[in-house]
Amino acid sequence: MKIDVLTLFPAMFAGPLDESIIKRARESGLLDLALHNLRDYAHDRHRTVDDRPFGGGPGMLLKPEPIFEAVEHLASPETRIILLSPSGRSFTQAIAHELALAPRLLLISGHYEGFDERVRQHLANDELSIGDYVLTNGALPAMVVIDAVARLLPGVLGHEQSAQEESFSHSLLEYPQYTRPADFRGMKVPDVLLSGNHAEIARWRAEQARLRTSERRPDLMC
Ligand code: JCQ
Repeated sequence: MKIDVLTLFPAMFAGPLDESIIKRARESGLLDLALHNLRDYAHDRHRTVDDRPFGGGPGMLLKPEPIFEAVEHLASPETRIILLSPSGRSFTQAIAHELALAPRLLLISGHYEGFDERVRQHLANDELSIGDYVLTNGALPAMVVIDAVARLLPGVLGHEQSAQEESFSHSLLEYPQYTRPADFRGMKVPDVLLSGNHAEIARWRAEQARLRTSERRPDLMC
């Protein structure tokens, strides 16, 4: 998969995407990630990318021209063009699966008070939010989307895959898990997990997952 990112802060992406599984995905060619500085598409000597909103009001907006020209330069007809902002629809595991099927993504990281509405209406295919809080810019949301999508690409994960996939695919939170020692400073692993009774263990885990989900995330339960 090819992912292009359009951002005012390309340096923010160094680090998170140069470690561990994403690093390996990039090195192996499963993920081709390219960062682009929106300022490179500005028109003037000062590399201006923002301006004041018509009609007044606080803050600045991202000007349409640099974004349109960057997209025209970077996107092909098969590219999904996605804005990251708090006004987007909520990013979910289901959307991550859907995006993982696309050959190319172009993620556009928002900033300031927002995008000129024409970017939304005439350029983007989608607008995603990673949650109901406000960040200083869309770089972290873009990295969240990249990470969630990249790990779903065939070959990126080994057998780590299915286990962690189960939590949201079955729409329940994961059951409690333990490893050795069976008694750590008096904190004991539940007896059932040491019993060797696999049917009973499966029943306990299913019950724990249901209890935990109804306690913490009742919204996930039908
Ligand atoms: C994304 N949840 C929060 C901040 C404006 C118009 O674009 C903007 C983008 C941001 C950064 O994104 C977030 C966000 N999902 O804050 C302001």
